[in-house]
Amino acid sequence: MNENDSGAWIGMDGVLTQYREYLPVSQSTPIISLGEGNTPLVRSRNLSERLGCPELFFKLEGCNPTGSFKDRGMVVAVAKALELGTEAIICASTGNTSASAAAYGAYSGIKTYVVVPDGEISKGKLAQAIAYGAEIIAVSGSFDQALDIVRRLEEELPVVVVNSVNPYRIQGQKTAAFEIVDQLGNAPTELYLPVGNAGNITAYWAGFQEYYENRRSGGLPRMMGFQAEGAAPIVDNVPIEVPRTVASAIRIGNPASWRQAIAARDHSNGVIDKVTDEEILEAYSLLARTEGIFCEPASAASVAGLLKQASSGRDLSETAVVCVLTGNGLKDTELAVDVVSPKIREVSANYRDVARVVDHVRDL
Ligand code: AN7
Repeated sequence: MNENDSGAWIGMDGVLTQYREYLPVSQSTPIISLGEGNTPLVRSRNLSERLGCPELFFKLEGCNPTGSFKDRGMVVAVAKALELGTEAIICASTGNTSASAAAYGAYSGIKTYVVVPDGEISKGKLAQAIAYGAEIIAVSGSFDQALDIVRRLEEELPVVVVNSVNPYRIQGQKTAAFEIVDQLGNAPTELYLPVGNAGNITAYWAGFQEYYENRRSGGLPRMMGFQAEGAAPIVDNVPIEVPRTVASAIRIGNPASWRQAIAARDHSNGVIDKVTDEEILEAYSLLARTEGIFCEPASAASVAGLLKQASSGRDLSETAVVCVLTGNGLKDTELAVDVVSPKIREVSANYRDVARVVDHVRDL
């Protein structure tokens, strides 16, 4: 274990302790943690060569306690809710926010309501909400409709909304930007990430700016956000009533932080573009097969975006790139099995049949 400047044990305490001075933590804020943050930044071994981008890194946010980046913001939102004496939290979700809210709700001994679009969230995420004991409400409609309902409920009932419209979520989530700078020793040149409700791009931009203003970094990255083609309201400049994409996490037609996402793009001289489902699945597969990294489909939109930039002829040889992989592949296992045609050899349980297959090792 190492001790950092402020005397905290690095990586042992979660984001409220690690980045306390940058967070809205007061004497009366409970310092809670499920061990969120401190996720690996892994250097690419194979895609970097293919793309001519020697400084390419993946930020593995799927290594957070509930398997997605949402935990960074959730721990702050729930701590602030507890500080106010709240007894119940609520969120709308495409899956990951509900898993995270349910975990921190359970940990804190408060009631968690999650409102999800019926049949639209992956089984792994639903399993988490069930296991953590949340009250699950499946509405026959979209995420966007669920979020509208949740926001109205907060006006009438003593519940706190823990979607990214809650400013504490953005505060906590910005710690991912701090961490990247701390790990790399500076800000990257470009940051690639998927865009759904647009809280994450908003938070990263806030974090990079805050670190820069505090002289913790020597520059600011271009923010490179990617939506799925059938759910690209920001790119198409129009809300989408029935968003469609294989990447259920970013199946969002009217992002709450739309304006902030545009500001992040413009102030950072960045890009918000769209990638097709085919490009997303190609990136998903490439990451797993060539880098050994299993992320969920929505997360692969960041790498699909990078591949798109590279194929447009960009020279990335001097560009330090970080792709944020927002969620763990284990969240959505149906997809890997259905979409990536599996190569499974079925043989009987005897030595000779198995050995016949492994014998091909001689031809390698
Ligand atoms: C894996 O869980 O909106 O642009 O309700 O789960 O900040 O919304 C999830 C979003 C990217 C998009 N990657 O982030 C939810 C939810 C993954 C995600 C996004 C989500 P934002």
